[in-house]
Amino acid sequence: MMKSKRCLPAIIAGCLVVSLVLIGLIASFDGMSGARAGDAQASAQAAVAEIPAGGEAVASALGRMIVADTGRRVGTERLAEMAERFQQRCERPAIPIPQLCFAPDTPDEVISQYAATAGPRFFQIDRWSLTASGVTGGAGDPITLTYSFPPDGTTIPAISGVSFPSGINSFRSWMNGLYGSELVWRPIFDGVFARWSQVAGISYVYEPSDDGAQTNFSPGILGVRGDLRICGKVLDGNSGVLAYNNFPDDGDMVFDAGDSFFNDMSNSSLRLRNVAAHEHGHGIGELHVCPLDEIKLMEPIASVAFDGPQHDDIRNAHGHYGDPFEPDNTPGTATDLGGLAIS
Ligand SMILES: [Ca+2]
Ligand SMILES: [Ca+2]
Ligand SMILES: [Ca+2]
Ligand SMILES: [Ca+2]
Ligand SMILES: [Zn+2]
Repeated sequence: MMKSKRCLPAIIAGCLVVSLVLIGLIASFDGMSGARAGDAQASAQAAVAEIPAGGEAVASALGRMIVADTGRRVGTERLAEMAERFQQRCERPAIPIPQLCFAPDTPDEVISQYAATAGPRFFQIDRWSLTASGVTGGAGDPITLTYSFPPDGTTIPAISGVSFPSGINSFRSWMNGLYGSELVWRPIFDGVFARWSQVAGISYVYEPSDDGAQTNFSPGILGVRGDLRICGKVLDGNSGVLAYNNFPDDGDMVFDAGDSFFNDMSNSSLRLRNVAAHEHGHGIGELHVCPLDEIKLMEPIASVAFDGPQHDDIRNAHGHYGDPFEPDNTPGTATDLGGLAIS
């Protein structure tokens, strides 16, 4: 029997640029039916005529990738948008391009065309610019983020790019049901943030207050609510989506409180910890990376082959927020690591 694999979508409200970045997230590989795949493939081919020259192969690959990831149809208009985006990215490297996990039958030349533009490295969206603690400086500067857990009953609004409707937070009762008490589950999240702080220039502060203002659109305020608000509601139940997380400057995390994936608490709740760590990766501006070889936290499929942020994920965070010893941009502020021995 095929082991179920699940995907971790990154999501943000609002603009076209971002919504294009978001394409290609979601769902379980083993949930795809042949009939749906066929439908979407036909749709992908129909789109080719509307796609800018040079973008056809990439758009077609994108279409097949989305089918593989989600089993959903891809509209011709959407594919044309994606191809146009790719073309713009070729001309202006600063523009983010869609995240890709290529289907296994994608021709090498298509992958090469994409890789030549994207480069063999992590992908980013904008870093935090304003937090509850103030403005955040520029690339490589350290930041402080606060996190809180909204009360159950808090409204989790629908946001652009997310297929789930508005709902009510039930994270606390869900976690209490699994772990017995907040005294047990909250330290799990403390640990996830502590690990991120050990590997990058980000400090995390638990914010005990949360006023229950709706998530995603209510900025962090010291003493009122965190920058990062962790909540949950039933999304699509077992399989499929496990959680989603908005990018900076929101960073709020929404779990699928109806997914039994998290009932497996082995290895000190590695499933919950890695999903939370991955989602928070989006919350600091990290995008998905491929291939799916279970060595990077920001791969779009949940994995328990490792624990927390890995090399690529850490380099990504350094690009935005520097290393754990910030500020250290000059010889005078460098950190003395002591004697180094070669053995
Ligand atoms: Ca720095
Ligand atoms: Ca689910
Ligand atoms: Ca927030
Ligand atoms: Ca540094
Ligand atoms: Zn993700």
